[in-house]
Amino acid sequence: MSDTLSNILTTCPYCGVGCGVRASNAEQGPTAQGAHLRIRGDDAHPANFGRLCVKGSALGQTLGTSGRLLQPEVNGADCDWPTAIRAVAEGLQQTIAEHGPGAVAMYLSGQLLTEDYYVANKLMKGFIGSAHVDTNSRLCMASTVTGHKRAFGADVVPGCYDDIEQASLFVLVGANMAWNHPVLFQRIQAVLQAKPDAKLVVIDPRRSASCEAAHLHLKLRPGTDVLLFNGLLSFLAQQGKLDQRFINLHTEGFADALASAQLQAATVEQVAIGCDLPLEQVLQFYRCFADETFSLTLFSQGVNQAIDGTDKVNAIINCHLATGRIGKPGCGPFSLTGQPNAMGGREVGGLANQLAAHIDYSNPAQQALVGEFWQAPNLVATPGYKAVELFQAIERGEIKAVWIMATNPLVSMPQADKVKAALAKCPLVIVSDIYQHTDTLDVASIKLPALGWGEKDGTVTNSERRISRQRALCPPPGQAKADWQIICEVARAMGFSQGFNFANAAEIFAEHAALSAYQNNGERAFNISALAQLSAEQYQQLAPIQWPVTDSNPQGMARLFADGRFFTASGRAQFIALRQRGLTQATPATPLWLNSGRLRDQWHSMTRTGEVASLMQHRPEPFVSLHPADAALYGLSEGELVQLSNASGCLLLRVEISDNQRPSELFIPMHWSAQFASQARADVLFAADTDPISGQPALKLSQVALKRFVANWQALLFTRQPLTPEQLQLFSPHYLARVPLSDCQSYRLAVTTSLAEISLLLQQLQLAPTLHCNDSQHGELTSYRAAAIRDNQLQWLLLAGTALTDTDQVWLNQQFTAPLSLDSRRRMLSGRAGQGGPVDNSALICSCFNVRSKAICQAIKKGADSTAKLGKQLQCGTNCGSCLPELTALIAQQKSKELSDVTH
Ligand SMILES: Nc1nc2c(c(=O)[nH]1)N[C@H]1C(S)=C(S)[C@@H](COP(=O)(O)OP(=O)(O)OC[C@H]3O[C@@H](n4cnc5c(=O)[nH]c(N)nc54)[C@H](O)[C@@H]3O)O[C@H]1N2
Ligand SMILES: Nc1nc2c(c(=O)[nH]1)N[C@H]1C(S)=C(S)[C@@H](COP(=O)(O)OP(=O)(O)OC[C@H]3O[C@@H](n4cnc5c(=O)[nH]c(N)nc54)[C@H](O)[C@@H]3O)O[C@H]1N2
Ligand code: SF4
Ligand SMILES: [Mo]
Repeated sequence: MSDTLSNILTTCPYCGVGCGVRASNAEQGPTAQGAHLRIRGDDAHPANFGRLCVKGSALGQTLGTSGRLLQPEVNGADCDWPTAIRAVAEGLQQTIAEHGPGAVAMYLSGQLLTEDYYVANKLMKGFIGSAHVDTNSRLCMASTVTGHKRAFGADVVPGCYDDIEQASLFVLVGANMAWNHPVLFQRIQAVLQAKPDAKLVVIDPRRSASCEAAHLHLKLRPGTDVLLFNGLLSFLAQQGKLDQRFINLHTEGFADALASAQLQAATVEQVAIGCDLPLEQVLQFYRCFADETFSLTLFSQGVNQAIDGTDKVNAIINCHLATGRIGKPGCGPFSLTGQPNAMGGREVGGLANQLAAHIDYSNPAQQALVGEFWQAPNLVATPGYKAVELFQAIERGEIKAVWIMATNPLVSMPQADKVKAALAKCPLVIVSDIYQHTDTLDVASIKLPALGWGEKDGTVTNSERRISRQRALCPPPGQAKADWQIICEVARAMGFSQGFNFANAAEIFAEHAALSAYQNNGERAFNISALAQLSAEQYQQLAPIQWPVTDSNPQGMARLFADGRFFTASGRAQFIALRQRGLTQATPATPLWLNSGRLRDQWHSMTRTGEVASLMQHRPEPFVSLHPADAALYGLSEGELVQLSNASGCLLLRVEISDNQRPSELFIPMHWSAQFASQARADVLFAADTDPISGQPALKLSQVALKRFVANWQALLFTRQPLTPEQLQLFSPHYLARVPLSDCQSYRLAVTTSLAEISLLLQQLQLAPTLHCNDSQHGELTSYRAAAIRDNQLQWLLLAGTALTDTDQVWLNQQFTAPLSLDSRRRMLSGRAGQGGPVDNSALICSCFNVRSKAICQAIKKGADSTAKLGKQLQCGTNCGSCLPELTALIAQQKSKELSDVTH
């Protein structure tokens, strides 16, 4: 919808908050494609009311054709679409002819639009006849899906975002909302400010940015959430805080669930010991929950990505059912969806254990309905392989053709090196992506260029079941096509002309809506029958709306289960009897526990956010965070390199020492790919252990060994033109991290060969220095510094040495933007700005206004003791607000420093 000619309303393509975006014409903006676009939050969108976080605010910088895949490629050669479509269709047909449809698989993504997902699922499960369709939502939301189905009989998020304003207690379990669902977190923070009694409790084994706003942080032993919530159930019963009427009228299985909870968690002491928490803290949490009716429990990957992820979900839901806190304003269990359209994927049935539209394989009569509706020649009858099994089947050679769309499994799947090896030997690997180089695309035999955000058109569903439109803002780059179009063309080329003749996304949406309504007498939760008759024009104008959308609820429904009726056979919600699983013991060979997760400014494998210079500045290099006690034990200091390893693989990362961690527990970001660092793909170190019910891998807990890494020399290299991977390999770097900056690339290298070879290396690279200097000790070269200046512009700069001294990196970057001054030329090889130069190299805190921690700390010292005052002085935190938790932390740090200065 466009409210004026120059305003297009669309939805952010990042997290499941699903913020509305308004793109309008502006004089200044990104170059190339989106040259004249200004991106702002949509004031009228009910998810964000105008707000955008740091990633959403930088969306304009991701538009354009730079780095994009613009043309199809078959076996390394560019080709036109007819050739590519024929290659895909014939490849799949041949595989089916020789090995049967079960040898074909698709691996999809919560970043596809619902329309893309719908046709992909239909093609595979109804026409090709293979059930091996799974998605990266298996790594993300699968445990929530199975938890919801066990408790409610359907995969339904009961509540809505408006519950936030009506709640007074927020319990965040395994969710760092401050960074990963920032706009919703800001809504929570606003409530905390407006209601003096409102409280935030964070349950997370590490101190995350979300803890800055928390009244209580339970830094529990990883993997003990079931015990904690079983303890809460026992406590509620003991304290007479149950809603007996709700339990009697609307649920089943309470007695068993309580008895099971009491076996391990009869007393708070038992819980405190098991979860490794102070007794007083557990009690404080339990009392808070017992006393506050308006409580929301929001959870995400610390819950889902575990071998007992489904049980964790049900442990939380049990407590809400026991108190009747569901289906009512201001309370409920609330699953925070990860990707922008993970929900849409669940709605079309894109997971391997679903058929379509909330119909799974347990009900033959309903399955037949799907076959009838689709007029499917080859309807599948039984579930297919879930993601981890799917790649194992490729590895075994059972699956011989796979089509991967909008996901980067070489980076995001557990045992990522095995996945790489499996794909390397798979006869047909088709990858649809928007960029030219991703780790997965680099192993594809057929590459298909897809439209990305700002170019594609369709719908997404956010965490609160709200369907919103994504609308095109720019023309297609090169030959890229919408994913649904590519899929339909392949289907037709395979001879399935009947089911795939869609002229546009609107027609697909209408069919999807009609399927949701087909013979649906209320037994299937997902029902958008009232949208089945939308015309193309109405689809174009569709305003955000929450499903179900039926004739009795044409405006959609914010909250479900208000009548106490659930989608189970009995109509009652189910308590699940749960026991905390025994925890694995660390082995002497791998004594440390590894956790992984997200950073504020990056999105997954960084294909989109990694090239945006301002987003790369928050945390430019891959790192491992560890407790000071472990740093002391291993003799490590901040910024050193360490090797983490286990049977699955090995990583090389920089050390960050932080008491945010529990001792013996490490945290690494999940984001780095081979495009940005040589040995930092987190998933290389995660095993393929999965939750037996959901099939979701345990991506939050692995065991590793740690070893200090000593390089012969390290270097900082800045180049105006990016170097190719082949050029970089000439350094034989053990460690390499690439950091895109606004006008140059910077590379950080650690090398084990001799520094004496450096001149030869530069020759091979055809980098001829115009300035250079070096130092030696006892005849051995200890440092080498060189640069090339042409037309008074810096072309490249290399600072290498056995001990790398401090440099003013911010200043060095700036030298690429303007002609060099005489002073700069003189100082260049020292790497230092000298007197009066901009020498703040501290961590970038506010990406919107480029404010660093040193400036912030100085302002705090001078009396700016609130985020408001800091904002006024330095502007930090005044645009998207994503850095507010970090500003709060810096203020608190300064206060405690002043306090300890006074007491000492
Ligand atoms: N900036 C940014 N935002 C994103 C994304 C992104 O890539 N970048 N991705 C989006 C997607 S797809 C998703 S799924 C969401 C994920 O959103 P979150 O779930 O918030 O993300 P994570 O950082 O992966 O993990 C959350 C927390 O779980 C904790 N945790 C680990 N083990 C346990 C445990 O045993 N118990 C408990 N209680 N906690 C544990 C971790 O320490 C971590 O702080 O974020 C979405 N938003
Ligand atoms: N260790 C560890 N591993 C994890 C996690 C973790 O917490 N820890 N989290 C897991 C979770 S929750 C998730 S969701 C996954 C995410 O992992 P992935 O899905 O692998 O991550 P992305 O980088 O978002 O991959 C999306 C790909 O699609 C491309 N793309 C973008 N838009 C389009 C489009 O419109 N069409 C097409 N065809 N391509 C497009 C992008 O360029 C990119 O290559 O990672 C999982 N892996
Ligand atoms: S919170 Fe940020 S990333 Fe998530 S949808 Fe909103 S603007 Fe996009
Ligand atoms: Mo996710």
